[in-house]
Amino acid sequence: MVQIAKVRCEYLKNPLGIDVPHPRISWQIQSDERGIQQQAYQLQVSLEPEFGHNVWDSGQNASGQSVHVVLDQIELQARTRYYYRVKVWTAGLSLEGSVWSETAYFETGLMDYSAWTAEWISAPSDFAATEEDAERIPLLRTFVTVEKMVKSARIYATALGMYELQWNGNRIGDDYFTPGWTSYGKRLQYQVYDVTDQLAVGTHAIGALLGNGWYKGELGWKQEKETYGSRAALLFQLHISYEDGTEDIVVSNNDWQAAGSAILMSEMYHGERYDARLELDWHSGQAADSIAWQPVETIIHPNSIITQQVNESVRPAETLKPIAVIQTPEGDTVLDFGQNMVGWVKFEVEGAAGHRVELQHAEVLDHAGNFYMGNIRRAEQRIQYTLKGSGKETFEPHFTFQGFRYVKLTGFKAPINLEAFRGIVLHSDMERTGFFECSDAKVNQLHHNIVWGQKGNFVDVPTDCPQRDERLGWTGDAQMFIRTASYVMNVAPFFTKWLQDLKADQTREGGIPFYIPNLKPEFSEGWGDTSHSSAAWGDAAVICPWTIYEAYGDARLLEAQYDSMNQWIQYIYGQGSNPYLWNTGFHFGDWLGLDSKPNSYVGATDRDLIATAYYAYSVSLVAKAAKALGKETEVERLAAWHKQIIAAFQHEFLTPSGRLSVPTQTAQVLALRFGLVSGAAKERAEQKLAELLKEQDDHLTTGFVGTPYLNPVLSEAGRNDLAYRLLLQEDYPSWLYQITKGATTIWEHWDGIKEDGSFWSEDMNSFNHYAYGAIGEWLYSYVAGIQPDEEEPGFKHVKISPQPGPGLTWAEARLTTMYGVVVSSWRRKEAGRMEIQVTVPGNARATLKLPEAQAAADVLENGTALSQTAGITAIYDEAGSVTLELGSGQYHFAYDSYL
Ligand code: RAM
Repeated sequence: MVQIAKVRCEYLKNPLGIDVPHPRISWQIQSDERGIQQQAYQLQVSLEPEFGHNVWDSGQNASGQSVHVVLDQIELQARTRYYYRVKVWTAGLSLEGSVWSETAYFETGLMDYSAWTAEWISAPSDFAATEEDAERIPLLRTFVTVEKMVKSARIYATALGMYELQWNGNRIGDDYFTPGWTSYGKRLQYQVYDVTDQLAVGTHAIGALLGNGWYKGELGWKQEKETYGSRAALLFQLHISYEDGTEDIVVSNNDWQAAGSAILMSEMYHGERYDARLELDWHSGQAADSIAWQPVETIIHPNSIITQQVNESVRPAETLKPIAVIQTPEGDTVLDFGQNMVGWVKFEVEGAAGHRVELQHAEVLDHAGNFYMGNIRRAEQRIQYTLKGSGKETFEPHFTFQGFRYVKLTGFKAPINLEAFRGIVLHSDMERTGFFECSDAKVNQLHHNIVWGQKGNFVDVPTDCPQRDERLGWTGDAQMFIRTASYVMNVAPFFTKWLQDLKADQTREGGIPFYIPNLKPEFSEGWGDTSHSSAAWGDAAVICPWTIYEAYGDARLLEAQYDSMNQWIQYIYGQGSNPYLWNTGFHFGDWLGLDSKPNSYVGATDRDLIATAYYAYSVSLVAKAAKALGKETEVERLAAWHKQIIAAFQHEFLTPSGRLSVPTQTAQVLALRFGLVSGAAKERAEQKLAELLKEQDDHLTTGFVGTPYLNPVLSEAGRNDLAYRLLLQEDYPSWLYQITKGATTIWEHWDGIKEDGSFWSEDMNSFNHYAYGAIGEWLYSYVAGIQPDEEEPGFKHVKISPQPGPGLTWAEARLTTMYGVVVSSWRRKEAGRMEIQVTVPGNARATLKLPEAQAAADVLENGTALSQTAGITAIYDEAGSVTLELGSGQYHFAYDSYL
């Protein structure tokens, strides 16, 4: 049986607000049979779910494409829902093909900014004039009266700042921190809500809380405010279609009113102050108001920057229960959620009106077991709630989030009831795609920590950390982790959005700011005269789109970023006196490397070596992008350019007899990973790396730049044994050292908590920083051995080459790709037997290298000889290596390992 599953538009299930003129449709093909390849498809698009009058019918289209099929035959209308379905033909199917897929839909948004007829409205300028109200969050409202039956209704809205919409007192939707963080001067997203069910005949109250958010709240470690603007404002449009065919639009304008809400303060870093006694009964009608409402003011803001939201919103993703309540030696009452998490605490409390409770959030307890806020720096992470005194009261904050495992409680009645507290985990609502498990519990915990580092730092933008007064979209961290991230979750929409901001914030010369979205230029003081374009950070401009292309086959994104990628390498070209070496400017270097000088953050590897190595790498990737996009003449130009950089690199950093002049682990790793040395020099670098590791008793000294590639380079050099040794080390410094210290997320520093239990420092010591989590890439792509193929990206062709190593007896990875689920697992059985299980999704194929297999004749698949096995299309049997070409299906191989 062939079945079609997961029909998606622009990666999303039934999205609203699609504004691209030609959205892309993808589907997966599932079957119990092996070797399923699509030979043709039929795609129908209709304005009705019954597919009565189709706006498009592809007919039977003889094409194998099932991912990113562009709907380029329809002229889409704004604010319209399009239903679509697909059927396919595969070999062996009858003339009618498969059954139709389930019906999916996408709905267009306003499509053109001129469709915004609403006005920007803001609380009056003298709002919050008194000192106690200085940080108060305004509530704006209007009433709408519905007199006839409504067929459909949509809200289109955005804000300067953050907004939360309410309908008769209830929150609309479950999107948080909307409109999302973009380069607000240049791009502002809007959201769409289907409120058809809410619009019964009668009068309704619509409200909007307007928070500060990234737009005007505190941002960055210099306590800067109003980074993008000083006034929070709302733009709102409600389109109502009635059963009788008529339409109405309700817009934000100066008919709206404003009043102070019960939120007295709400800041991303600092938390929220809420006085429930100030809650208004604002939605039961004007008459019920006890305080005077003021008219709003309208302001002018360019609508031309308003754009579709392409990524998934931040949403509550899961709920954690506290595992314990602790009395610390200093006498604090502290909840332990058992997991360093990002989001907030939802709690219930009962007491007298005016009584105040407080929650403060921290990541770790100190050595003595006391509540520790040192590393959170100036971020207060504090929630204060004043009770209204009406029985059980429930609270959760609005425009703030906290990074924490421990919560200090003040003002709560003893004994603490754990049931009254829940940790609400918030992050961009991406699909989880990757699962990894192996025979070592600590490695499994490491994988768990990588996943949680991603959850906590993928809150609308990829951040370095989610807790201290920073939480910025550091480009270097993002590029180091993106490959791992693309295994763990579907990050294509997330990075599509972020890369648009990167492009928007790229300097005129092609430079890339340290963090995206960028903050204002004055903020950069202290980094020298520039706040952009560090090697390995700015290269995010090239590495990120390329990675998304490889992992999801997204050629449209690659094309959209292509100029930006080129501008970045052009920028580097223009930097020094020798255009093929990069030896000028400020660079973070091998950030936090352990071979740094005392009291320095910068590892020992020369910064110009790192800069030139990354330069070469980026040019090579732009060449690959040019090839993928069919820009043939570009390919030659870029290939020649790449050669010259390699020559310049070797001239500068390779001694005449062929050793790298920089004797650090990171230098060897970069030269090997980026193909900057070959032949004897390559062997020497491999040996040197092994020697340098040996000097440290098989421990790493690498920082942000060297670490992500360390294990892949060792595996490629045939030193899987050493890679496994590094992975499984438990003493400092190593990945598992943190696990032995109780880590539940990845640390910023190898020695965030030292062996004696003291902290590395207060000043920059995040316990939730994903950079070193980049080892995840190696777990998926070498240990389990699942790799994409750039020639057939998106895992259309999967390279599967599991690499068992000493210390593990089995490992398994499961990855949901655009084609469906890929599985690779290996297991050592008694007496040297090896078992390999592999799943290849429909309409994809795989090349499988069987590890430690001597000859194809020794290998059985489900008890059958390979030559008799369905789904295997070729067998390459060389001495000591067996490679198979597989069609889709599930396979189970067994043989005697030659080890
Ligand atoms: C710090 C963070 C971040 C890093 C920069 C250079 O603020 O550690 O991760 O990218 O420095």
